[in-house]
Amino acid sequence: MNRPPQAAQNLSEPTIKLTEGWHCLHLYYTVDPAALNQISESDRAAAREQIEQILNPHRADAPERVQTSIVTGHRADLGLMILDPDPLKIDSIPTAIRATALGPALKRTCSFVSITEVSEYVPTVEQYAEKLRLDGTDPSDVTYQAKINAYEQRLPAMNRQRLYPDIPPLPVTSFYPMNKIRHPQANWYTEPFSVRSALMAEHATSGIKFAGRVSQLITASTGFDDWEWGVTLWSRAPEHIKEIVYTMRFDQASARYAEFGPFYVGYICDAIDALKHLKL
Ligand code: 76R
Repeated sequence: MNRPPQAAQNLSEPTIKLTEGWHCLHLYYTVDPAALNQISESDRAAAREQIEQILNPHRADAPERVQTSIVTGHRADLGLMILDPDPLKIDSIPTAIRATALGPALKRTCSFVSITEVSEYVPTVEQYAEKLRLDGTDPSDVTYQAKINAYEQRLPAMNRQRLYPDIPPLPVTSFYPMNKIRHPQANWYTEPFSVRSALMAEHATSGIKFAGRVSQLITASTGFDDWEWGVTLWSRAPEHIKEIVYTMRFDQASARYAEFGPFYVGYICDAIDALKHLKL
């Protein structure tokens, strides 16, 4: 009764690619100073050039998206976010880094495996129209149809961005995993769809206030990693990260049902600058 709609039975060719959307991998590395000291400067220089090329998002056979960031704090020094239709193309990046002379000095301390998706709570045009009516817009009002038309026009591009995201040109990124809890007193998964949908609509309304300051990508990881979603935020300035996470904790969907994993804050830069900064 409360179950999400099942996908139509898919008997197409077996494949490791998704029917729609991309695989996504977040990787975090720390630098091991003892291992680094064992590597000669000439080997390091050659490896730096190789890694710069491996992480170059513009090289011919690069994955669709590759983002490098400098991460502060003890959990990581270097962060990567990689998206592509082919999970093995994504995996070839850490493999290639490991195979360079700097490989032994770069320890993977965290990874997160997920896929892009269009959430079941993204309103259809019909659901959007119904919400307008419930919010008091009169269907005979000219703005009613105009709003519906605008949403209908916007929706395909918004869904494309969820499935095949462009990385926004913003300097700060924050990543954290999250779940919706299954506690006897607050179990997201026993709530009917209508309740979950209303809570997610409240969540969307509170999120929209950050338009222009924060962009977000929610990737799904149920069955792929230990948490249910990865939350990737990008912001125009660091304080917006704190503000959005703080503010959205008051949404009922988060206040009552969400739990969060460790947070990784990074500053986006080219691979060459990240390697320089890390004194590799
Ligand atoms: O994508 C959309 O804009 C449609 C509305 C929407 C959905 C369906 C939306 C809007 N989110 C959706 C789904 Mn979200 N979101 C989070 C977090 O820190 C927290 O409290 C939780 C982490 C943030 C910061 C955030 C931001 N959202 C989801 C889902 C999937 C649920 C599912 O499918 O079961 C999760 C886990 C989740 C979590 N969300 C927005 C934002 C922001 C800023 C918006 C408004 C975006 C905009 O339209 O401008």
